[in-house]
Amino acid sequence: MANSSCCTKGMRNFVAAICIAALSAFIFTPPASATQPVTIKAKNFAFTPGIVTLKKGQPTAITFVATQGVHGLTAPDIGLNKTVTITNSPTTVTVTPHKLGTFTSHCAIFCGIGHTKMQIVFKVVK
Ligand SMILES: [Cu+2]
Repeated sequence: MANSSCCTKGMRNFVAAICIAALSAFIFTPPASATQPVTIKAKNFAFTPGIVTLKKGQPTAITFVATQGVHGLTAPDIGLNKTVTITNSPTTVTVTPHKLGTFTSHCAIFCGIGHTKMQIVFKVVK
C-alpha cells in the first residue's frame, strides 16, 4: 500500500516546531516602538549619564535614583512636565519626546553649592 501523505511524521513534527517557535517569537518580542529603559543617577552635583539620547515619539522608561543628596528634574522638552524628586528610592517615569533637538535641563531642587551647574542634556533623535 502506498503512503498518500507527502510528509513523514518527523517532517510534520519539525514543521510544527518551527511554527511554534515563530509564533512564540512574534508573541514575546516587544513592540518595535519600545526603547531601552534608561537609568539616570544623581549626586552632588551631577547627573550620570550627562547626556541621554531618546527617540522622538517613542516612550522610554526613565528610572531616577540619587546616590547622594536629594535632587530634582523637570524636562518639558522631552515630556517630563512635572518635577521628579530624586532620592535614594528609585522613581520610574515614562516619557515620550515629541520634538527633535538637544535640550538642557538643570537640577530642580536646590542641593548645595554646585546646584547651578548640575545639568543634563537630552538629545531627541529620529
Ligand atoms: Cu541637585
